[in-house]
Amino acid sequence: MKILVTGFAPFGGEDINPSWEAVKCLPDEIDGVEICRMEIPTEFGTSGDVVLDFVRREKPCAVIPVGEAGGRKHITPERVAINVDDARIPDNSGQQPVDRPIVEGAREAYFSTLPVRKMIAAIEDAGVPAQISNSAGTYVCNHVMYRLLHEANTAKPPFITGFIHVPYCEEQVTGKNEPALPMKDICRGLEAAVRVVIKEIME
Ligand code: PCA
Repeated sequence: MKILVTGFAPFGGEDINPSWEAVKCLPDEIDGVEICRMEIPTEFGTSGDVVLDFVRREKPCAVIPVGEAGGRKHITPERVAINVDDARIPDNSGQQPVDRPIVEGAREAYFSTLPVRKMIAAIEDAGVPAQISNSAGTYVCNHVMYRLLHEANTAKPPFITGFIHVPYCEEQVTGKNEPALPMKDICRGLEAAVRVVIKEIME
């Protein structure tokens, strides 16, 4: 059995993206389940394409994409993805869609199929602040979450998926008045959430 956990490339003028830094910290295996890791481009289109290529080829039991949500204080499992790309800033390839459906004619929204409440409890038990989020935004993170949930809706074999946003890490906010967590806390919180997902797929 395997699962896929992805992190994003830095964007918006940052040098690092704590989502990929945290994904890199994960062990290779948890409870006999292989943890596959992938850094994906912060670009509309290609981000979803590379993840779906992997899913169709490798058939993981779960996919956990992780992204940065600057300004948040908690690790936030996302509840819902919506069918719209609407970018406040251009992505890393210069695209800046406005009010564009992600999948023309498909559902307006999908709920996460990850065990969000259990993930929050596990992150908190690891001593890291966690909270549910009711909006993954309308930028590249929501794009990837929506495309995965749309695929999962018909995929055989089935897989569970959703999204986790993490705050800035402390290195990113020196001299700025922005909330952040130490990188080691983001890593510990993410690992706790991944362990819960693995427990869920083993049941
Ligand atoms: N965060 C952005 C895209 C990449 C990332 O790490 C977002 O929240 O959409």
